[in-house]
Amino acid sequence: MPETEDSAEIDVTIETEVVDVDGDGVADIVSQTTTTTIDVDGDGVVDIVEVQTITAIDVDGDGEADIIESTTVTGVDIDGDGEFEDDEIAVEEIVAVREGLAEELDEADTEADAVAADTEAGDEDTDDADDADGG
Ligand SMILES: [Ca+2]
Ligand SMILES: [Ca+2]
Ligand SMILES: [Ca+2]
Ligand SMILES: [Ca+2]
Repeated sequence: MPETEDSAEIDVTIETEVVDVDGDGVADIVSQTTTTTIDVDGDGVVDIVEVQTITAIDVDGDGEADIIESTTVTGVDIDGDGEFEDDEIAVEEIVAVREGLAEELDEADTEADAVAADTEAGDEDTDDADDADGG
């Protein structure tokens, strides 16, 4: 396929990041960033940039992603100055949660709360120390 110089040029870069949070050898967070740059008029200056980040999070560690987050940042250089100002950038976020996960986390949450309440008690008599400093 011959290259045509005066037409749009599209460049796609994909980066994948894998994070094993608890170090058990199973990936817990997989993040993939796709960067697309488009030079619409072919003058060598990028006119449109789209960065899509998809993050899959395995909350319960069974190897299946439970939460999928997708963030898309689109910059369109409307005035053609080569810079992407705030009003030329749009951000779209989508979060998808596996069915049934909310209930599972809810149960785990209630247990955690009970423990937290226990450790917080008995912290109040230290307040008196401030009053002795009157002067
Ligand atoms: Ca892990
Ligand atoms: Ca251009
Ligand atoms: Ca999972
Ligand atoms: Ca601009």
